[in-house]
Amino acid sequence: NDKFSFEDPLCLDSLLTDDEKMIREQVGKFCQSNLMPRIQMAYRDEKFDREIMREYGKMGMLGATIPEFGGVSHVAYGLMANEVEKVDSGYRSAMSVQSSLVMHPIYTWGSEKQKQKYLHDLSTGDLVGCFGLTEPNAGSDPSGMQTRAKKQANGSYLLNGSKTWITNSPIADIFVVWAKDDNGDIRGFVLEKGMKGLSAPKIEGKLSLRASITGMIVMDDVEVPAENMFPVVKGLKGPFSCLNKARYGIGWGALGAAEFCYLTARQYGLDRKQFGRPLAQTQLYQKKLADMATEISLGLLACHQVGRLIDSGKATPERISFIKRNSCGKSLDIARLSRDMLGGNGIADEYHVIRHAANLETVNTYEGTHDIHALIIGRAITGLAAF
Ligand code: TGC
Ligand code: FAD
Repeated sequence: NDKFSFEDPLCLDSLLTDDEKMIREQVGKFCQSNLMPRIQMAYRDEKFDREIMREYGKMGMLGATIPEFGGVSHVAYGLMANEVEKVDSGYRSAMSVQSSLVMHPIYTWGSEKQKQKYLHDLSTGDLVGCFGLTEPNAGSDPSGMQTRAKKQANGSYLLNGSKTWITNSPIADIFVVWAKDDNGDIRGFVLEKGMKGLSAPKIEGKLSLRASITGMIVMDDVEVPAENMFPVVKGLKGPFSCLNKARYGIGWGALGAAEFCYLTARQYGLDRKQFGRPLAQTQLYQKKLADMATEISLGLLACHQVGRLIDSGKATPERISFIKRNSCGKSLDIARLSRDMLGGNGIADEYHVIRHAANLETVNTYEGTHDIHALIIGRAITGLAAF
C-alpha cells in the first residue's frame, strides 16, 4: 500500500474486509470468464441470455444483502455491481432489478405467503422479476401515474394501465407493479405471467443497453387476487425505498464501466505510437488519464462511505443521490473521453468503449435522471422543492 498503483490510486483496497475482497475476486473472475466472452455478440444482436440469471443465482449474486440469501455488506453488493458493470451496464441492470427492485420489496413489504412463494426461486434465478413504475406519461414524476387498481366485490383488484421502459419485462415470470387504488393511494402488486389481460411486449431498436431486454407492461382488466398486494405499504415510499437500493448499486456499477474505459485508454496509449512516441507520452493524453483516475478514485471512495452508512442505518436518500448522480455523470464523461483517445478504433465494438459510452447514456437517465438527482440534492440544501 505504500506504492502508487494506477489501478487503485487511493488504496480503496485497504478499506475492504477480507470477505469483501474475496467476494470481489470471485465475482470478478466469474464476470471475466462467463460474461465478457458473450457480450460483443449479445450487444450486436440485441439479445439477453436468460441463463445469465441462473448463473447469477449459482454465484449467490441475487438478493445478496438479504440475510437468508447471503447477508453480505452493502459494500460487497456494490463491489459485485462494479465487477459486473466492468463488462456491461445491461448485465448489471439484470442483477440489480432482480435484487433491489423485486426481491427487496417482496422481502420488505411482502406478506409471509408472498415471501415463501417467490423469494427462493428469485434467488436462484429460476424466476425472473421486473419492476413497473414508469409510464408513458409519468417518468420523472411517478406521482402522476395513470395505472389504476379497482377493488372488486369479491375482494380482488382489477388493474388497468401501462408501464414502459421496463427492464426484463418480456422475459419476466413476475411483475412488481405500482398502481393507484380507489382512494388514490399508490399500492404495490405482484402479477404473474399468464394472468388474463397481461402482456409485456419488447421495445425494439435501442441503441443503448442492447444486451438488456426492455419492454412494456400492458394491463387490460387484469384480475389480481388481494393476496398479491403488498399488505401494508402505501404511497410513493413503497417504490422509492426500492430505488434507494438500486441507485446505490448503480453508483458503484457505473464506475466499473468507467474503470474499464480508463484502463483500456491507458493501455492503448502505451501501445500506440504517433509522431515517434507513445500516445501516453503526450501531455494531453496524460491529463485525460489523470482526470479519469482522479474521478474514479474519488467516486469509489464516496460509494464506499455511503455503503458503510447504509450498513450502519445512516444513509439518507440524498446521500444516495450524491453517488448515483456523480458516478453516472463522471463515468459517462470518462467513457466518451476513452472513446476519443482510441481514435478510429474507439468506435469498434471489439474495443468495447463505445458500448460503455452508449450504455451510460441510459444509466445516467434511469433511476432518476442526472438533473432530477440535482433537484433532490437541491431540495435538501435549500428546503425548497424545485421539481
Ligand atoms: P416526495 O414528496 O419527495 O415523497 C413522497 C413520499 O415518498 C417518500 N420518499 C422516499 N422514501 C424512501 N426513499 C426515497 N428515496 C424517497 N423519496 C421520497 C417521502 O418521504 C414521501 O413519503 P410520505 O410518507 O411523506 O408520503 O415525492 P415527489 O413526488 O415530490 O418526488 C419527487 C422526486 C423527483 C424525488 C421523485 O419523483 C423521483 O425520485 N423521481 C425520479 C423517478 C425515478 O427514479 N424513477 C425510476 C424508475 S425505476 C427504474 O428506472 C429502474 S431502471 C432498472 C435497471 O435496469 O437498473
Ligand atoms: P422525463 O421525465 O420525460 O424527462 C425528460 C427530461 O426532462 C430529462 O432530461 C429530465 O431530467 C428533464 N426533467 C424532468 N422533469 C424536470 C424538472 N422538473 N426540472 C428540470 N428538468 C426536468 N422504469 C421502471 O419503472 N422500471 C424499469 O425497469 C426501468 N428500466 C429502464 C430501462 C431503460 C433502458 C430505460 C431507458 C429506462 C428505464 N426505466 C425504467 C425508466 C426510467 O426510470 C425513466 O426513463 C426515467 O425515470 C426518466 O423518465 P422519462 O424517460 O419519462 O423522462
